[in-house]
Amino acid sequence: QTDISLSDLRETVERLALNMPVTDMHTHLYAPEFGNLLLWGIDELLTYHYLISESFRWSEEEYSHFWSMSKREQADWIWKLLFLDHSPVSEAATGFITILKRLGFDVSSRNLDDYRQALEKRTVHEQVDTVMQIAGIEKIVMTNDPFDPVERLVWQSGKGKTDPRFYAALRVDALLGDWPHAVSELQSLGYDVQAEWTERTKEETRRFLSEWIIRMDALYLAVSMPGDFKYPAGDHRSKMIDEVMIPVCQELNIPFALMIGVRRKVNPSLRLAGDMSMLSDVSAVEALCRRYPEQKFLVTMLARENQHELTVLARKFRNLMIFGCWWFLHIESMVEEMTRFRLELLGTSMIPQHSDCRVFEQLIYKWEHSRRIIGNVLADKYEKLHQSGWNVTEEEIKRDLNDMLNRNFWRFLGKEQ
Ligand code: RAT
Ligand code: ZN
Repeated sequence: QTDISLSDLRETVERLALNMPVTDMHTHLYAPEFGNLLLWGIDELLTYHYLISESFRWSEEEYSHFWSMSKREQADWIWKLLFLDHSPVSEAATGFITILKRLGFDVSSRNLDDYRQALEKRTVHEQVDTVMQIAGIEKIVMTNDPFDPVERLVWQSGKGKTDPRFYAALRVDALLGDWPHAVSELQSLGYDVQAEWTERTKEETRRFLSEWIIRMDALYLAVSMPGDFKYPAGDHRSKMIDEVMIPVCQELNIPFALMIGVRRKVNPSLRLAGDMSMLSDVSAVEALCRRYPEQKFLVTMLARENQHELTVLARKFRNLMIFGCWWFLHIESMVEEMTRFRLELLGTSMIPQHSDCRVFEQLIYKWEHSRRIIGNVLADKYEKLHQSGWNVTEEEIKRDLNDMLNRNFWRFLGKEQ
């Protein structure tokens, strides 16, 4: 293998970063078998909750009026406010333009109906294949909730695990964050639980988790938490983690993913778009990693202010894998900042990004934008090495990118392919 010259280095890294097949380890996408749960197309893209909250900044419209409109009307409203009346420079708005461009549309025409009509001719299967090919995505991890009646039926009918490109993750927010609701859901599913924390309740909740992990072949157990999550605390959350979740994860040998730092519904009128970020306590993760050295934890946090400390913590615990630039951090400036100090503190032993896509075509922009940044930050480091006489080969660049975009995740799971 010949050395890459300094002048070719950046271009080579960028090309490889843009083309490396990716495992997207946290999304809200579904396989086609899940029917209407899989969102795609122009109107879904424009009514993405990230764009809804941006639109309201330009409008005096009643929230209730917006929610009473059809999806198509909502999309037209957002298109006018964020794309025609103002320039689409925010990350989510620019992302929509990136999608149009990569799908081969004439972006300069600004003719929404043309784009709609072109996509309406496609089948969902065609679109899934096309988008995965354009975005270079090989494997997608879904977010799966057995308390969702529509989703539950798909799993119960045995169709949930047919497309080998899609993997499940069992999401358990209600068990930790809304126990009364979880109790009634569990009871209606036939589990003998009660609000009181009895031995029988613990046993039955463990049975629920095990049965669903097995049914879904879930890669990990996942939860989002508010920033005031404390551990250990002697509260419901600590008990649920210690007596139910960790034992099940250990028995079935899967990681526990914690996404910490969300404050739900600060503006309930915005519905899904009304959530906020909040500062978190990194020492809760520290306590978990220390107490359970055999348990793997996948962790991301929502506040920018927590990122450096969390990255340092990953130096201390090999059972901690930090991942992604989550939600409000999934903007170019933050991805750049975080990727840079994560590389500087951990080398390539982290998962720099996940997409969090809710609408299928978003894979295109979320990954294109991030791949470029990851490639560029990596190129800076290789250039520095090159100046000292350490020349990375193309094979080594591919290895490093493959670690970050694929293998670190699978290796951490103990399921390297
Ligand atoms: O990023 C998002 O779309 C959020 O609404 C959340 O779903 C968040 O990613 C989560 O998984 O809780
Ligand atoms: Zn998410």
